[in-house]
Amino acid sequence: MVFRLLKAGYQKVKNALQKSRSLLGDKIRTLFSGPVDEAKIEALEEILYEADLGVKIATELSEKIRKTLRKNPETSSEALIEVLKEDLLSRIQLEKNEIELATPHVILVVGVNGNGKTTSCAKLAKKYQDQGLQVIFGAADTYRAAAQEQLELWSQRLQIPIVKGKPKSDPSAVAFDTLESTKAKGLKVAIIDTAGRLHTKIDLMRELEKIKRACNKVLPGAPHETLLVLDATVGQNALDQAKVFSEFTPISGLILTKLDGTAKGGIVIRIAEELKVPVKFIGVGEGIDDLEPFDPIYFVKSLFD
Ligand SMILES: Nc1nc2c(ncn2[C@@H]2O[C@H](COP(=O)(O)OP(=O)(O)OP(=O)(O)O)[C@@H](O)[C@H]2O)c(=O)[nH]1
Ligand SMILES: [Mg+2]
Repeated sequence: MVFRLLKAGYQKVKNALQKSRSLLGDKIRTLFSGPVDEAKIEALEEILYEADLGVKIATELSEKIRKTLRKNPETSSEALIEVLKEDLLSRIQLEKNEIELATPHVILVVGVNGNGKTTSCAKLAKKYQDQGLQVIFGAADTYRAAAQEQLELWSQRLQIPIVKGKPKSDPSAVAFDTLESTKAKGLKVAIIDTAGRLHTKIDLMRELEKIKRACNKVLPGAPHETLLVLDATVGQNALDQAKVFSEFTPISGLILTKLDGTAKGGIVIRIAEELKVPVKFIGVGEGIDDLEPFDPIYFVKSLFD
């Protein structure tokens, strides 16, 4: 089973990236109107840097434009923009971002507090539900009572069963019970929400490992996906968080949330390139349907056109 980005989805991505586009594509188009000289290339580097693409990408892209103009000083500004787009695309087209489902399919959702884990669990669940698949939630964020309540609210709205634990109880027990229930009820997809904050980073990572072991005990091979949720609005910080998580536990994919709330959507490219972990979904709003499969072509296009 595969999610495909529909035309309507592209429009949503495009709308969500409006701020990012005005900081990147629009600025570059204005800059490139008229002949492009060295001063403009330096200004380009600045724009790329400010769009949160980082020093490396900014330098490499500017150099590519320099070379292109050296080869052919008559290169049109549209052609230069194509050079930029193609380069950025090549950095994020890691693999086909298709999700093959195991039966049952277990998704563990991890990330720092406030990044949008619980909301993303609900949005993901809705996507599977829309495809006719029966979903179950595991509320393994037992650290805060409110966290389980938040997921429970979604479970009521979406009419999806939920397995919870007592406040402060062992989250791996919740994961275990969730998968037992998945098996017993013959459900297709289990989505497990986790805590984003614990006493220490080490505690958090140990807990995630324990949850994973519990999943694997009930369903060998589970979790089939560990999705790291990152908040795109925090820029460089998101990259740092991703590095910490992937140091401790294998991450199979990323969900970049709140792209609608930032002008620095360029961070997605940097994260995808540096981590070599595929971006699976992007959050484009607070609504239940505001999660889109990440399509590198549409993403780059939305940053420019
Ligand atoms: N604009 C926008 N807001 C989002 C998006 N995704 C999540 N949010 C909002 O971000 C806030 C935090 O989301 P949660 O899902 O509670 O985050 P969390 O990671 O579960 O947080 P903790 O449980 O505290 O660890 C909520 O107000 C969400 O509505 C998005 O794609 N766009
Ligand atoms: Mg939460």
